[in-house]
Amino acid sequence: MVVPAAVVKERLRGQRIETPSWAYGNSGTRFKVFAQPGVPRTVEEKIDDAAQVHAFTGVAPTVALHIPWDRADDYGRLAKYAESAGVRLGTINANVFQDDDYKLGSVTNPDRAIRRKALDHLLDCVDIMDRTGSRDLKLWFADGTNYPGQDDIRTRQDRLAEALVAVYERLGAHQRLLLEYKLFEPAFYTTDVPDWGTAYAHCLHLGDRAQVCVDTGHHAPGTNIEFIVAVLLRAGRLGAFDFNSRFYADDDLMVGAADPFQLFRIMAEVIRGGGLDPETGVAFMLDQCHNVEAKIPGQIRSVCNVQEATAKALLIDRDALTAAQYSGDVLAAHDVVMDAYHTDVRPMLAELRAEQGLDPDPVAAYRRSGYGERIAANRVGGTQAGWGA
Ligand code: LRH
Ligand code: MN
Ligand code: MN
Repeated sequence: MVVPAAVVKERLRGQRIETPSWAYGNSGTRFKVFAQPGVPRTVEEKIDDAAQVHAFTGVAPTVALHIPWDRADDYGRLAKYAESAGVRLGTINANVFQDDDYKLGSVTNPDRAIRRKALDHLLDCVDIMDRTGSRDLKLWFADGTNYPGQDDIRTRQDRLAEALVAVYERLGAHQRLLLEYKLFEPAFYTTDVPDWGTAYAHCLHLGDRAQVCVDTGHHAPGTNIEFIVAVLLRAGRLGAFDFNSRFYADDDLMVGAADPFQLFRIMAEVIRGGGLDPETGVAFMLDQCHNVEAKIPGQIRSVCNVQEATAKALLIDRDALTAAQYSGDVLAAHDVVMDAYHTDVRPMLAELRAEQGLDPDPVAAYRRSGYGERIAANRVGGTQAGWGA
């Protein structure tokens, strides 16, 4: 049976996509950061920009912070500021990768004092969550080694486990730890959390509120990410996505730009595994940098891309698919999936937005609003994403 548009729209209405504070600041490659006019000078201005994305899409009500990129004297007050701007503070991302002390690692460093310093930062992040009302603490570790023999692989796992236990025990009853993995970079020989299996093993040891975060740019070329999604959902351990696109490595380009078909396949597995259900804990977050394109419309475009992939995945005729699968009709089963993928869902999304009192074309509406021109005129001396913030 063809999935009725009303059913698809109803599910889309419930989807939430979180944007990252760092997407709004200047960013670049290690060769050059091209400054853009009007980028935020303060965390409050990043929140203002995130509020624009929510205002035009209606589905991005939270903004993730990165600590200490997003410093505030009073995080409770910052949370109130966000609310007055029309959004809420979301995931707290810890940063134990930009201090000279972390050259040989943070929580896996051979030096006990440095491990302690890193752990203290992670615990501080939980204090911040208590003030902001955030549910999720996202941990990504740059820890690893560059040369065989540099440090003991196994001992580093023990140190990592010890730190994670300390953080997990500090969490409140409704808070979660999201453990993100990444194949390589900045370490090139070993990375202490290089893949979903390692992240999953640590999460299993910790408890139910330790969940894996899948950053779509953190895999080897050709990795079947939707398979990882299916396995983690089945195990009840898919906590979140960091969505972005990659052509080569951790490119952090707009989600759905490099490979919209992959994003569709991922969303199909999310839906199949119950990850879009109202009670689901799966958080859809963007983790992107807009190095050459405009940032706010770049985020709006990305949110729309996730919605489009979700809509297409919702259109898969599950009954027809199951029937084809059980009858061993390979081509018919594949056709069911491809029919959904090839459907142009943009008119349906435009209709949904109009029904919600939004402009059917959020990027065009943002451009017409004049917000971009206003911030370019009013904000002088914008900061770089991360380092300068
Ligand atoms: C690491 C990562 C992680 C960081 C973010 C800025 O590559 O994906 O999520 O917090 O980039
Ligand atoms: Mn990430
Ligand atoms: Mn990354």
